[in-house]
Amino acid sequence: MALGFGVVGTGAIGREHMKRITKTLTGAEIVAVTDVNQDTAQKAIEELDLKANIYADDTALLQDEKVEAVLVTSWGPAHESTVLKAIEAGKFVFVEKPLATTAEGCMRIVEAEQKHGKRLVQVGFMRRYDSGYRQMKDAIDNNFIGEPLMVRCAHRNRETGENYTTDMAILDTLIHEIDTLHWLVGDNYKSIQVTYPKKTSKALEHLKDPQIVTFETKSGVIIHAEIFVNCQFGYDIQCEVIGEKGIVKLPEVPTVEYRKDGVLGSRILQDWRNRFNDAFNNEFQDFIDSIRNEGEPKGPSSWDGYIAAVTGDAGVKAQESGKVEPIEIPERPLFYQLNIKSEVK
Ligand code: NAI
Ligand code: ISE
Repeated sequence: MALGFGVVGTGAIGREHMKRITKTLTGAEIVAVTDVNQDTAQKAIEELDLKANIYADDTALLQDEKVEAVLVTSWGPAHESTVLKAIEAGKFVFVEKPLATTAEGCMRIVEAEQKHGKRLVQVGFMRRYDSGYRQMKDAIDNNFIGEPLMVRCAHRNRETGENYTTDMAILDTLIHEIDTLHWLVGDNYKSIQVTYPKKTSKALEHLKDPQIVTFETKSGVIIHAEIFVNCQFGYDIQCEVIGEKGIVKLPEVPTVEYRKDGVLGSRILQDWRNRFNDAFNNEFQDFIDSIRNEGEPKGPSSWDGYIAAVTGDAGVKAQESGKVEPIEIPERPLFYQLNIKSEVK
């Protein structure tokens, strides 16, 4: 039997995920949708020619017995409430980042899930499913480069809209690095500092862009992360881990190499959709398969969502203070430690 998904939020990424579940992946189907904008929900099911029920809100959608898993792709501030209701109803949840917009909100989810007694929630940190990052992780875990000492990375977007604010560079954009890097080097963050290089003239008045973020991990790994969201040339994700015996670097996405008009070149992708398409497919297939075969999701957990939120809050504080701010993450609860063995390596 296909896993029945109810979708809460049929905007840009919600529709992308609905399409992949319907057209690309196996073992799942969309059975229900809701959106505060009912027209959007209607259009989403028409686009895919689905026979899904449309509900007025998440509460009504969760009452549908055919909904076994909820895909939460509404706006960030709405995530916590839907995830808590879904846990209460005993449904599986795939929630796009952020798990919740505050660390306290993430903790409420962590507590509710533990009270339920088994894992229900997976957070959409898709980079852990990207083949480039996976190869880096394998190399590091197999001691190929020895102990990691330093990391250099960059998260560049072509441009941002007027609603994009300085704190979003951390909470909306860098949040992917925040999740991926502690997983990659196998260590917890200790502190964060943010500095601002010369501002690009391409960013709107209210936005500080670019930004340089420096993390230190508990064992002393130093991570330099550039966030540059109006870089103009494309969507560019870079990552290099420098270890005691060597270096591993995130591969470029293969695109055709061309020779034309005196140029030997290759194209740069323009947004996250194409860059992480395979990773999105892999994370969803894993979510579906893990639930169907093992009864619970194995990917990034509520605890990982909580780590990202605590780190993000410290990052915003560091943006404002200019100082090195501590990151205080409590010990991973046993509930998530037991599950971590099976989590994506
Ligand atoms: P969007 O604005 O295109 O879509 C959000 C939809 O949710 C809208 O249709 C809106 O009407 C609906 N909505 C808002 N509150 C609702 C509620 N309480 N109940 C039902 N529907 C509600 O936004 P987008 O770009 O699709 O982003 C959605 C989420 O996905 C965000 O949390 C964002 O951070 C995340 N995202 C993740 C990406 C990734 O790389 N993993 C990339 C882009 C977005
Ligand atoms: C967006 O929400 C994402 O998650 C993208 O992956 C990221 O590159 C972009 O900066 C965010 O706004």
